[in-house]
Amino acid sequence: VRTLATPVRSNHYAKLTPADVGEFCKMLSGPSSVLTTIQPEGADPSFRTVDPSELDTFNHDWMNKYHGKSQLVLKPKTTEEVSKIMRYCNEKNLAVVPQGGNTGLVGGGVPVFDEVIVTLAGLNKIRSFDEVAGTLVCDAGCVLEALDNHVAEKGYMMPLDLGAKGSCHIGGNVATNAGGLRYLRYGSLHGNVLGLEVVLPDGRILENLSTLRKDNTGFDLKQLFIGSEGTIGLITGVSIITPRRSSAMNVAVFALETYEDVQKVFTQVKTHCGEILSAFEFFDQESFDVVQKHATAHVRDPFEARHPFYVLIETSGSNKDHDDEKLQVLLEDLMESGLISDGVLAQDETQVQALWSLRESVPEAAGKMGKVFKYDLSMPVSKMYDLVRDMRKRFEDHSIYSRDFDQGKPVGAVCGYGHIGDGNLHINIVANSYDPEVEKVIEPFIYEWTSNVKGSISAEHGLGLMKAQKIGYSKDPTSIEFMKKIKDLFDPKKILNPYKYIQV
Ligand code: FAD
Ligand code: 2HG
Ligand code: ZN
Repeated sequence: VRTLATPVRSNHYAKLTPADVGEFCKMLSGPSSVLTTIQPEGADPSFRTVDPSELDTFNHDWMNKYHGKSQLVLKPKTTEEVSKIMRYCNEKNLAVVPQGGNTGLVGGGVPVFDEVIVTLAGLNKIRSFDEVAGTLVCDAGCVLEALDNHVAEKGYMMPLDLGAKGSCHIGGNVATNAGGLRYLRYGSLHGNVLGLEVVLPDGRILENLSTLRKDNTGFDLKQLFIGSEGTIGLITGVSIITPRRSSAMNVAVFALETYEDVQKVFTQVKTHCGEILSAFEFFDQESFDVVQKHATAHVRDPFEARHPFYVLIETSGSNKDHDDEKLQVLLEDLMESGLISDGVLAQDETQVQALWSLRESVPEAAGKMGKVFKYDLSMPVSKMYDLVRDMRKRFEDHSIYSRDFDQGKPVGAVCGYGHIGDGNLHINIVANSYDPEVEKVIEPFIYEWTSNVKGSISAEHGLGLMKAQKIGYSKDPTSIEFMKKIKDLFDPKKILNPYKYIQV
């Protein structure tokens, strides 16, 4: 069942021909660089087309919610190859979808119809690392976790971390301006990215792989590509500042009875450990239950009883004794004031991972349980949980919700969790299918609610296909008008990632 009012394929775009595919075969090195169901014209006799099912992983997204029908996946290995592809597609009016690790959650990285998929996975080399400044320059297709492992050997860490780190690319992270679990401490990619190399829609290369921290010469063009979701250029290289890896890390999870207490604990934690705090996450009991029942790897419940709310705090510093002492004082204070009902503190690296997995496993476990309607919102922390409650109440009023799909109801869980430290709420509504009737109960209610509290309908996942027509809930008409001008400036033929991002 399609959840979205699917757009109509625009005749503005050419249909791929065997001659086009033949040209791509000529411009890319090696037969494995072209994956297609179309027999290319003039190709080497050894060339083999593939079964459509071999393109499935590129045509479907991580949630299996968005499905395209592309017949061609191109796997360039160099920036020059990307440039040749784009020059050709621009000339021929062929629509293109840039794809990184395909872990995006808004349908931005998969085709809507027959767009050519350009995966950046073949551009996966580390170009340089400056061990004094901590600046890393790498290809856009490098996997985030691989980069983190690489810089860890030199005592550094990537300034971002997310549950999808094992698959997502740094280029995809930049294209979505991914937030994640280290945002509270290290901030946005708008601050951490120092330079980008970008192939523009007409094939020109914008070479801006600077490693300078400070550079006030003209407009800072790279900022436009951060969060542009593949609509104005293909990012092929990234220069990024990496912070020093902390030698002392502590992780604790607290159980709490009310959302008011979550907020009070947040204030207390900042008071006691503000300068070493590196994450402050929360998840509610429904999220916790979903993880306990559905996470692939068993995630042990460290508490004796279930509680309505949980917070995870992480501290990173350079002096273990000092940090331990601070945490001890915090714990005593929280226990004494009765703000927390229970708490566990990781004693070693294994326990650090185990506690983190209570939080990080929510998206994966929800996906195992059913089809997930995901919302990713920014708003004042004080308002966040009202929305989760209002959403649950709405499902109850429509009589379509019961925990674990009891009584055959179509909605089985409403999980509220997220990055409290960044004012970012995630709501995962687990349904038994992507049923448009369920979606109607959620939307536009959820967007209007968020807009009314002056929040953002996308804190970190982006607009993609899911929210292509929704930007008006968070941006004024003048801003949207100028965004469209920027799109036209870079991509006058509108060949990059059509039907997505800003379609109002
Ligand atoms: P893709 O999914 O392949 O693409 C995403 C978008 O970027 C698409 O529009 C695509 O066209 C474009 N794109 C990709 N690569 C390029 C490129 N080189 N040049 C131009 N455009 C490109 N996000 C967060 O912000 N915070 C989180 O904590 C977080 N956690 C997640 C946890 C899980 C389990 C999952 C599955 C996703 C999570 N995400 C999170 C979503 C997040 O957007 C992605 O994980 C990640 O940033 C996307 O990278 P990717 O390489 O997979 O990009
Ligand atoms: C997270 O914080 C990610 O875990 C994913 O941003 C959230 O799946 C989601 O809705
Ligand atoms: Zn998140």
